[in-house]
Amino acid sequence: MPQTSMESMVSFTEMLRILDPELMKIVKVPANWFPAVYEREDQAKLNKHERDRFLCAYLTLVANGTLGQFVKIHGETHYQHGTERFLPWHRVFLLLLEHALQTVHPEVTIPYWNWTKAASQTFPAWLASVTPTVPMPPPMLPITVIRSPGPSSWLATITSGTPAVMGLGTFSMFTGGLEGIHNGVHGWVGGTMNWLATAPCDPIFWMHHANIDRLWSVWQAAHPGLNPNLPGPPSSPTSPVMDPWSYTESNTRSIAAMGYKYV
Ligand SMILES: [Cu+2]
Repeated sequence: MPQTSMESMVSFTEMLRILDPELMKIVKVPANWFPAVYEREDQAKLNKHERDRFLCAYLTLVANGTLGQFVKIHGETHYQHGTERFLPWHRVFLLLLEHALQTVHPEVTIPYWNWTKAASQTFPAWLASVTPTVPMPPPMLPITVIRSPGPSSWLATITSGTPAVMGLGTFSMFTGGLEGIHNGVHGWVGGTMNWLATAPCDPIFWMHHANIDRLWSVWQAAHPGLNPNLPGPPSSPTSPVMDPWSYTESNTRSIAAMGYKYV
């Protein structure tokens, strides 16, 4: 998958999955057409084989230029930070990276880094030596991953507000609080992770965001019907279209419908 455009990350099956429900009454697919829901696991629980398989897939996407495409998109303005697009946009971003990983190893999923648990309030040791140099689409220069994680006590402080955020009763307050904690964790890892333009180069980015996405899914289950308020025009901070893709906010409300779950 060399130097592909972002649209080529979307499969035809996936385009059917996000078809308008009204049209889906006309456009038929066989029973069990969509692949079964797969599991995203705690990175701390992966065995050696699962770790190696993830890293093999990840480093393959680094080498063939695919990861660089994702990094470039994240550095562009799609109003994906500081707005109610933050959670749905990154949900799509992770799904597409996961599908790209699965073109290398079909069994791979994105693990989550559960920094709410004291035992995980440290940089995961199995990733400490994984500091790839990521080729970027020309004329951008390659990016070499660096980090400067702080003490565990700082990470514990940064993430200590999570239970209170999980108790917030409006989507607006919830997403604002969760994004704030998310920003703190980016800063705690430091280096490549501290910059919008470079953060997705670091494999911990994806596991950090999977944890954010997991927390959102938990909050969603406790707050049915509370969704992002995105009534605006395309390419605006309140657009429901998760550009540069065709997914809309309503396509992101159910992780089960998107084909995955957290275990
Ligand atoms: Cu981001």
